[in-house]
Amino acid sequence: YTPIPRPKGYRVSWHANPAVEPHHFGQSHPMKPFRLTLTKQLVMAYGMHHAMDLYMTRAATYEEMADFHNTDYLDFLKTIIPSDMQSSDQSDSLARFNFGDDCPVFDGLYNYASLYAGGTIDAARKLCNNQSDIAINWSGGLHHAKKAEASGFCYVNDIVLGILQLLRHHPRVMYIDIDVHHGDGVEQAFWSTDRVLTVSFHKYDKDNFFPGTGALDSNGPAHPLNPGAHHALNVPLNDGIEDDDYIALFKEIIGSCVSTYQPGAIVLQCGADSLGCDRLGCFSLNVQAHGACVAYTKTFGIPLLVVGGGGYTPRNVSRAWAHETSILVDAANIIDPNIPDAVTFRNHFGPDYSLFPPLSDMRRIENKNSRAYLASLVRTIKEKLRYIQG
Ligand code: TV7
Ligand code: CA
Ligand code: ZN
Repeated sequence: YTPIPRPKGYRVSWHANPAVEPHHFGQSHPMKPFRLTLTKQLVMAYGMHHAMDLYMTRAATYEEMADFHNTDYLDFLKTIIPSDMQSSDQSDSLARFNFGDDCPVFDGLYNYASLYAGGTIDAARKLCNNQSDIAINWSGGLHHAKKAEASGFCYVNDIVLGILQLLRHHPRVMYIDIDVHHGDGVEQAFWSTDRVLTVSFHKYDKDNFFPGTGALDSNGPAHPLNPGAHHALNVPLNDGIEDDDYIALFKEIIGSCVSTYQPGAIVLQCGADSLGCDRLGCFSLNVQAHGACVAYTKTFGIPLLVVGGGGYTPRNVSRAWAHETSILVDAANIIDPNIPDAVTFRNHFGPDYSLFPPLSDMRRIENKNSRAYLASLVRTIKEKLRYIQG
């Protein structure tokens, strides 16, 4: 490969620890940390690691995680071992903290959770210290974890911990979430403050799609004394949304939010389960459209923390995150759309060996989002923005 040069005029930092990658949620569980290995292999095969400052992240400390999480919960997370899943004297705690099929106890769980959280905290601190302009942690983005509860494959809410770091330096932080699921944990953590504006795009079907929250008119407790009222925005979508509609919707909504709220930093959760062909998702986006949201967010020139999230078809998750890394280092138009011969695990990318396979055509899903519906979403959200001040 030829090394990708550093971008001109700004710095990008990459935060990772390879010790996250070998963790296993268990047989048949959709969450596969191996997608991080694949992503890193692609990024390196393209020579993009030369364009960034690379940081090996450390595990978040117990005290750092206690900035958000209850110590009861952290104590449990720290001591629980896989054989406790069957033990009757742990069944109350397991139920209380919402462990089970979605959030199993696996070997090295505390290590896994504290490592991905450490990456996001470190990334946020680099932005605060002005040592980076765009900081990336693809192992983070676990947006469902609650103060005292695991949820939806998430144990520690690294995003909340990263935002808490950013709030030490910035009066206002904006959170954008393009995972196909609602970013409920982040929304809930900040819904009593006007210092964080959360915006999640997701599939919404109250009774049939996890987590069942994130309706258009769910904007945080509307108590007159709650400063956080109106500072949670939700963009509920139906199955099958396609590239051009999604990009237009994202630009309209995010453009209005940024110009109204004027955040000092942005956190972008890039869950790749919003791609077409995802094992759990139901949208029809191609890698380019997912990337277009990242590219648009970058145009504001505001300090940017980029995290991963969901994504259950590892070959496509790694395609999207490698492409998005290339966008962030300003190399999207110089890298070869054909996956390099030298990439480790290249067999995962066959038979096309392309960074941009036609995901939207490979599993047709009827688009249940009419133009009229999308236009009404934009109109309603712009009305909601009238309550918000920058
Ligand atoms: C951020 N969907 C996380 C998204 C979390 C989604 C769910 C599964 C699932 C779990 C498995 C499994 C699965 C094929 C899919 C109501 C239930 C139904 C557990 C079987 N296969 C993110 C969470 C969601 C676990 N949960 O946003 C082990 O699908 O819908 C639910 C809840 C109860 C529990 N059962 C599923 O992307 C990272 N879970 C196979 C084995
Ligand atoms: Ca989302
Ligand atoms: Zn998801």
